[in-house]
Amino acid sequence: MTKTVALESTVIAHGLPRPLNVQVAQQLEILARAKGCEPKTIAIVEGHVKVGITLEELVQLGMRDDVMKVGVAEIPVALAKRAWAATTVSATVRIASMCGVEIFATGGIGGVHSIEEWDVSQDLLELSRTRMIVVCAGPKSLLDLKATAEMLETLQVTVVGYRTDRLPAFYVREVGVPVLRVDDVSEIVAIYSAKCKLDLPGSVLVLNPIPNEYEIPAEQLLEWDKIAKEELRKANIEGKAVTPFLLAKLAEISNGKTVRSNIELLKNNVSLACDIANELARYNVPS
Ligand code: PSU
Ligand code: MN
Repeated sequence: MTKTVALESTVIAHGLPRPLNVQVAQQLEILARAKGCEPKTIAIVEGHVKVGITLEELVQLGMRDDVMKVGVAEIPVALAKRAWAATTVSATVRIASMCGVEIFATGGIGGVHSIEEWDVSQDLLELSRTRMIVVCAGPKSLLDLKATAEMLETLQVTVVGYRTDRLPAFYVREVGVPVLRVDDVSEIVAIYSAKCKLDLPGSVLVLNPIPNEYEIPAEQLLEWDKIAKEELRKANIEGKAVTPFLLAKLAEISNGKTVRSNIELLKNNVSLACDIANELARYNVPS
């Protein structure tokens, strides 16, 4: 029984500062192996889709300046250009699914930005199309969280909160938006299996709150977010560069606090994804 867990590469190439990004990516793979799973970090190397990259490729991906950020829509462009590219949640889900992988751990998903800067991530559409168990710490706090939750519902994505009945939002353990709660991994596997049996398209999105000790107080974050967004406006940045810019700004303003929290929630998500993978392997063994 396969116990592969997919990992994404945008967080490495565009989400965390160098050279920490490469170290974190390695740590996540080590953590998955220690839990008896096979991690596959997904990326595009010189126009080739890789499901599992070597250490050398990982270092390049983390250190080069010419790494594209690709969602599903841009995968063909990266291939045609023979480019290096980091895959977002949408691209990682699609590629992993093509290769028969069923579980994917990430940090945060994209979502719906505030109405003034109208921008809806491809991640949401992909989650509604492709069957996968996706473990994340919620949508980025910079998004319109209520709109993101509503959009997930509209798109028929199965969303569950792991040991929470409120939406976690990345650095924050919960915000006011209600979600359906699950309390153990066997429940998640049962939900996924039911989805498969009914042949319903789309993912089961597992929202795993950041560990208590690494949570950033909501008021503090709001303040930092405001400053980062103001800087974004001044810098005149648009499109795909928005998230990487804001994450880097938050890291700067918070004196590295957001980076530490980001790393810890990633580890927490990989750990839960492995527990789910192991449970799924047990579930699938004919008795
Ligand atoms: N949230 C983070 N860090 C990230 C991302 C999201 O806190 O690095 C990445 C993920 O790869 C996600 C992508 O899929 O950003 C969404 O980008 P966009 O909003 O441009 O679709
Ligand atoms: Mn976008």
